[in-house]
Amino acid sequence: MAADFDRIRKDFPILATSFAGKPLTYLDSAATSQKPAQVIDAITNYYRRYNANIHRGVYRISEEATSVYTHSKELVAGLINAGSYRNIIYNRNTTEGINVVALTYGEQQVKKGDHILISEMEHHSNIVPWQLLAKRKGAILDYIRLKGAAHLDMEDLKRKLELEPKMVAVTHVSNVLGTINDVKEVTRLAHKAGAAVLVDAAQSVPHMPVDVKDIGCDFMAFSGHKMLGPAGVGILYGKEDILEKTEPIIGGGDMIRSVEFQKATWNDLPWKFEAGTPNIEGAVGLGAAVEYLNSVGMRNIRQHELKLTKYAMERLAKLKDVRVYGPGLKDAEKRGGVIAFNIDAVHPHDVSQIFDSENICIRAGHHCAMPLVTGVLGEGAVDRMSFYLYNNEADVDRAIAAIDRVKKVLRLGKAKRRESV
Ligand code: C6P
Repeated sequence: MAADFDRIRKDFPILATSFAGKPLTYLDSAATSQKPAQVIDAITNYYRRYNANIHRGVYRISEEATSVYTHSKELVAGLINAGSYRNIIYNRNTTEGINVVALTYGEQQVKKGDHILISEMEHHSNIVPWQLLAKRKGAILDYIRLKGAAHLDMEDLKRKLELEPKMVAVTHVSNVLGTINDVKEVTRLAHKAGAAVLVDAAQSVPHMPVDVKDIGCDFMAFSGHKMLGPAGVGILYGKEDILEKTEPIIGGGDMIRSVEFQKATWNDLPWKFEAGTPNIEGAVGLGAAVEYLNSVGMRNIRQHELKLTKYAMERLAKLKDVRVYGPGLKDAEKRGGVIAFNIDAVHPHDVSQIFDSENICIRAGHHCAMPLVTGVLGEGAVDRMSFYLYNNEADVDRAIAAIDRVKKVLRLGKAKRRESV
């Protein structure tokens, strides 16, 4: 069923605000998404009507909170075709999900001299936990190289898999290049080589249909705040047999079945990995966010963002002095709604400041992907606009007009090519 994206935009109260007579143009959803009234109301409703701890009180509102918390996981499981809420562990964010895998499964499986394989386009969240693990274990961290500074080099992947890594961890969609990686094929090849696979889905699950069973990966991590939900709730998917075999890292209330003076046994999945009182309101909001995404349809969201991305890339391609990173216009289908760019001779932070004076939010910097931005792209920083279901062509037009304004304000024409910073 088609979605009415003009109507959808009206569900986001912040998008009706303006500053100095200029409407808010939000082009930074890769950093965090805006929230629809339905999510805001669900959280308020929890506080007003049934605020209580879960799994603890034998009274009505605690039982209601427990049931909404578990239902939130069922909704997330449905969204990614995980099979059961038992596969869905809640924590704070993608970063924590990946760290938990490194500290539990990684800690238990990786030995001295073993290889761990990631790619050159990873976010720091999918680099540093593996660096720390490699350091603790005396393991070796390898990188899948990029082809044309845009795509995973699958031949290089095959070569590195000959080293029989214990763990392969790759991003589904790059937060800088926008590249959509063929994580199903990466998983197939990695499994053949005997590795477990983690997919960083921070930039995919919010924006497109994702099916963990079809991909076949062992772990997947993503963040509630990037998919219309509140901050502070993140999702770690794990295959049940692996989670059953894996020892937890954080101990405390709710993750146990029984505790004696010297030892304890663990609760069922997924609670074994959720010690202490969780972010209940976060889960409530995330459940409402998934219901909202389902009502629009992930296929519709993907098509809407693809249309906007193509439109923005076509307009950017016509601008002199603007360089776009990642897959080119011909390959736009292989992109998520993320476009990193630079204007010749202008520092990206100046660009984002001038955008801000137009009440347009974009991000400038290394985007927590320094090895990619400095090491592969050879830049100190890049600007980035990123789209979501509430953006429209008028937002892109305002961004293009702001680029013109940057050039005028900084009297570009005469300037030389910008040096990398
Ligand atoms: N990228 C961006 O502006 P957290 O912060 O844990 O919710 O998400 C971390 C993360 C992991 N992987 C990828 C691919 C990401 O894009 C992010 C977050 C934001 O690009 C903030 S740096």
